[in-house]
Amino acid sequence: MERTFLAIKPDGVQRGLVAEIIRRYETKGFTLVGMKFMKVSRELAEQHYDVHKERPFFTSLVDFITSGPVVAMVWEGDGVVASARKIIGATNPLTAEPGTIRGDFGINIGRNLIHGSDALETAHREIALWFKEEELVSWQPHLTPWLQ
Ligand code: FUP
Repeated sequence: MERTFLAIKPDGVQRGLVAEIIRRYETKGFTLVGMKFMKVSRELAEQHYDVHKERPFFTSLVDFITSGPVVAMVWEGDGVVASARKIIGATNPLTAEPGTIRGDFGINIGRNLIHGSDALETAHREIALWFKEEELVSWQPHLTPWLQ
């Protein structure tokens, strides 16, 4: 089953949007398989944003993601990588469509609330970078007896 990595960034946590953001993925029908509230080390931040290391905004990106706690998550479901990105919206919140997380709650590209893996390969890399295998829970909500 397809999985993706999502992280509510320090601005999303600071603004009290954790429940609102999680709600969107729960009600869409995706399954949460891993979640932790954590401060990000500089080393993890630099590895996570390695693809941007030559960009002028790299240092401020790392400063920002390490500035406060984040909520790191793994979600599962058919087509979850692309669908989670649609729910997030465009990188720049000013051009993100209303109805998306960034379109509804953001105005600043450097404070765009949430990260989501941009492709299946990236999702594999990011899940392995942020989570140990034993921190992920494989379960199928519709087949779990205590919900029936
Ligand atoms: P996204 O995949 O939409 O999160 O965006 P990117 O991977 O292209 O960029 C990663 C982060 O870099 C963004 F969340 C915000 C930051 N960024 C800037 O601060 N300035 C830019 O011009 C582009 C990205």
